[in-house]
Amino acid sequence: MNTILVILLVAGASVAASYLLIKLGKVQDKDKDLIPDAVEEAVEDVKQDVEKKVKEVKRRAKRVKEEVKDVVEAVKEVGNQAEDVVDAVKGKPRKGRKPAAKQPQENNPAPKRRPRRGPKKAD
Ligand SMILES: [Ca+2]
Repeated sequence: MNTILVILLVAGASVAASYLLIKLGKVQDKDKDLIPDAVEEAVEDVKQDVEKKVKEVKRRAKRVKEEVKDVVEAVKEVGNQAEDVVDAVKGKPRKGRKPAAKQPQENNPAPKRRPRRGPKKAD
């Protein structure tokens, strides 16, 4: 009970002091809403900083989601390849891509590297 009373007294004294300073012309209040211009500017700066931070956090969350999706796809591929290893141990024939047919070396240059899967990330 006493704590609430003290808080109310401090808040009331702050409002009264602010009102007096504005009325005496010691603090500027161009729009006459009894909120000092310095306070309004500080609040506006904080709002802008918070908006920037929120935007950055959203951007990073989106990027993390993209990378997690890539990892999930890679883990699925590892699972598929591991099944192929088990099948090979059991003696089953190779399925999927077959090795390239043997050709003379001068007509069979080194195989081209496969392009990276997934959309190119612009970072
Ligand atoms: Ca004002």
